[in-house]
Amino acid sequence: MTLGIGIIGLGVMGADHAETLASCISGAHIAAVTDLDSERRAGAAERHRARGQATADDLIADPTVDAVIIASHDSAHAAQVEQCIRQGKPVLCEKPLAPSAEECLRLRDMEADLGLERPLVSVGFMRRFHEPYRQLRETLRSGDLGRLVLLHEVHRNVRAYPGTSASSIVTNSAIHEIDITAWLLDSPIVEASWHAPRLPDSPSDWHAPQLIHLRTAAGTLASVEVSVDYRAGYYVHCEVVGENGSARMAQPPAAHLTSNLKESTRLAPDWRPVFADAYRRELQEWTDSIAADRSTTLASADDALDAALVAEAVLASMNNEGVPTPVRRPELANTRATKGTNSDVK
Ligand code: ISE
Repeated sequence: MTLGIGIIGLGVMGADHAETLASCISGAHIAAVTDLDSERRAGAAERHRARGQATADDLIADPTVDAVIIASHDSAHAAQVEQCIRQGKPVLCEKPLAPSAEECLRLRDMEADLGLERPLVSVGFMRRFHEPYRQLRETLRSGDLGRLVLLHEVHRNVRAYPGTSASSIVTNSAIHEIDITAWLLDSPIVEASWHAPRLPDSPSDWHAPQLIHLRTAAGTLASVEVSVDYRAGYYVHCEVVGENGSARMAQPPAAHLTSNLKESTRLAPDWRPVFADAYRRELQEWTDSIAADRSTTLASADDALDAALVAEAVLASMNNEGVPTPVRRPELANTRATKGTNSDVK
């Protein structure tokens, strides 16, 4: 009997997870789906021969649902994760776990108070499963670069999503760099500062691109460029500079076009084709770990809380003239794992 998965939210990511589950994840099937849009819900239920549940709570309570994927709007994540914890159902929540660190702390403590041997909550920081990042992390761990001094990170989206704001660019987009920086360096981020160009008559109030500086406990400085309306094409880049050399992550293979005396490669329209394999690996590892009743290498509620705390320091700097701002961590009485201690990604 394969694992019954329930999917909450059938927008861009929920629909993508459904297709990945249906087409290339072994040992799991889609048992139920739900979405606020009844037509979208009915269409997905029919397409995947799954039960269409009217609400998230109905889906979580569905006895044929063994585990839940949350791909609803960020603002709905916390309540739905809480319901999964109450029902004792493993849940993979798309990032961010919740828009605020306070909500992440509450969920983290709620799960920790259950005293379970293995966490119920996983969070969709899928870049940890992206082969180029994994190779970069192995290179950093080899010691070949010597002490790591700088990271240059670029994250350019082609177009903004509805409701984009200067702060959601941090909590919804740059949150990936916040997580992957500490994961790559095996060192928590302790200080953040926020910057942006100040061109006259800037076309947007998102301050795009934003420039975020993250300093880790080991002293390494990461520079993160993030934007949501970079029309030229979706692009994510990371280069690490050490005292003995540097390493930059490989770009996904792309066809070289030659025409009209020009040579070019095609950029992706959004993140899905770039990270398709990472999402597949993440989903397979998540379902395998549940079926085998073992711990998983996916990001945890602790990791999501840490990323949210760093994001809050970035936002505090944004609202305070870009002043470098320390990351304030509460007494983490229940911390199970510190950043970067996850066993290697498969
Ligand atoms: C989106 O939610 C993602 O997770 C993508 O990976 C990221 O590139 C994009 O900026 C986010 O809005």
